[in-house]
Amino acid sequence: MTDPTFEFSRAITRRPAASITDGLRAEHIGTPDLAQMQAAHDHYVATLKQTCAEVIELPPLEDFPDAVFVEDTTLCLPQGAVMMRPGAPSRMGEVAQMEPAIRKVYDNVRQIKGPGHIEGGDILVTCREILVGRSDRTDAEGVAELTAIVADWGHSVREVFTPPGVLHFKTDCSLLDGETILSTKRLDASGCFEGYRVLHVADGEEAAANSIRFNQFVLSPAGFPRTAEMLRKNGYEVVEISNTECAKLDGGMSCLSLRF
Ligand code: CIR
Repeated sequence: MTDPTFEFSRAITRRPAASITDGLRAEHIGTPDLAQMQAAHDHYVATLKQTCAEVIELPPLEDFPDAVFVEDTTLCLPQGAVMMRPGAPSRMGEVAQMEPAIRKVYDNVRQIKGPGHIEGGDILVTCREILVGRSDRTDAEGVAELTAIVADWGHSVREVFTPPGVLHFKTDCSLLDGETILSTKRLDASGCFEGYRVLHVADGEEAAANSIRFNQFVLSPAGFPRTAEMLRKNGYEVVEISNTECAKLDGGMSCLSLRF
């Protein structure tokens, strides 16, 4: 199942560094293993490439333990890219590290200058609007600055809210096609997806909500069989990718790439 308005020809990823052991996490549920994370990352990149998209693979950044989660640094839109301003102080420097790669592929690059903060993980772009979830990482000033920055590109931004205790808005949802959103029940209950078709992840499988639709595939974290089956029944071609190591750092499928 594909939507012609949501075809991706490129993605940017960054290989995990040995310093991932120092990555941010809400609670300690184990130390991530680099070799296992790299193996899952290889599977992830290979799946993106299988769709014939070009994948720009950036080298590891030892000084930035969370730099493998590239999504938070940049918002990629058809008209141009917007460099973010992460709310996590240890992640601020990742933006400058990403910018040269973005400038190679985009002529029009804009920047969130602050004082507010906004991270890509809180932004869901649908075919009709840009939803931004306020969270511990994204504040009202960041949303307001993004709203002004993308207005002349014809995008409208709607501020919504990330559930308490959830890292990012897209920790709990993903776009499956122009009109269909995969969501946890707790996020959908906020009413933010009114007017969209919403598919719920299975109870107890909330972590499966952080999936991505990339061309003909939906990349989902492995280990959530009822949600994978529900997606397949709805016509999606699901590729299950191990997420055990990234999950120890509150990361998932969307965080690992920029897609455009
Ligand atoms: C962080 O706390 O910033 C990282 N350990 C995880 C970032 C996950 N990114 C995302 O969901 N977009």
